[in-house]
Amino acid sequence: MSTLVDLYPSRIAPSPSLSPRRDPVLHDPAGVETRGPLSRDALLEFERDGFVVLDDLFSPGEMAACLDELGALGRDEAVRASEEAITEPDSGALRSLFAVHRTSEIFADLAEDPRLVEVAHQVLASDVYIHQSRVNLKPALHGQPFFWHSDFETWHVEDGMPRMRAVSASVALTDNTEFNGPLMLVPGSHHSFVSCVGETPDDHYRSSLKRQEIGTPDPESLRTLVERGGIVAPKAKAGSVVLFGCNTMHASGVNLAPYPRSNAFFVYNSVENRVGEPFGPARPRPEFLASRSTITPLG
Ligand code: 6CS
Ligand code: FE
Repeated sequence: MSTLVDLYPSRIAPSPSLSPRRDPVLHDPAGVETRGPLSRDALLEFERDGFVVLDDLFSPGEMAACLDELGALGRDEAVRASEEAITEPDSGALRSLFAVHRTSEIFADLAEDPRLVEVAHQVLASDVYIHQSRVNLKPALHGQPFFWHSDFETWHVEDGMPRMRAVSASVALTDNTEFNGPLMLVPGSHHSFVSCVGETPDDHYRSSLKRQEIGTPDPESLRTLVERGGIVAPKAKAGSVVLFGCNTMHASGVNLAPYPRSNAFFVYNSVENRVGEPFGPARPRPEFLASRSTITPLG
């Protein structure tokens, strides 16, 4: 267990609680005037809502190349048998593939693309590295939900991420529509931390990445957050990016459309916020879920 002061205790107390965030959302003390790809309005929106949609950041041709690569990875038996491959709870179809920035040159290029890295620099105001990468495939008709959660809650408890100084980019490889289980977010939820209830089982990731229960908010806290901010499900066209903070409450539903919904997901963490000992379980999760030894500042 971590010896650092735990600013965000979770899965410890017998009852859940909602407390104010103790870190800034935008980290540059110079404020929103800093140069970078995000406009002042976009930065303020991110600060207020905990996310912002960046339309058409990538071209259809670039996304088609990524989808081809995803198809090839999905057909590769060795990839499907690897630890990085997470299957759907019932059908066994490929649900997520982690650490794609390590196993695929195309996805490494996407993760390191200045259009994403410079945005991360702007929000986090420091050098950044990839904490986690994955592609989520959400297969046609049967792709299963991701229940409500704050990513930071898991990264803090299970990986030892000390502070809220990471940002995620969900790159839409296919269109995200109201029918195919798009990302749903609670605007403003990133200003509060939901301390969750329950003990983390050993090797929790083996089940949580298929269907998460521990580390999800209690209904009352979730209702409070939604009463304050509502729920939005941005329709992100292929090539668009949903940039969201590490503590923004989010979820996604089942994909009932007859075609897959595929997104690439990259988490940029500040080099000043590297993971240490987990605040929860004794054993840190594997490197493919949380970079701890391979830290390469980008850009
Ligand atoms: O366990 C994790 O690290 C993660 N799980 C979810 C459902 N979202 C973010 C992250 O990939
Ligand atoms: Fe998540």
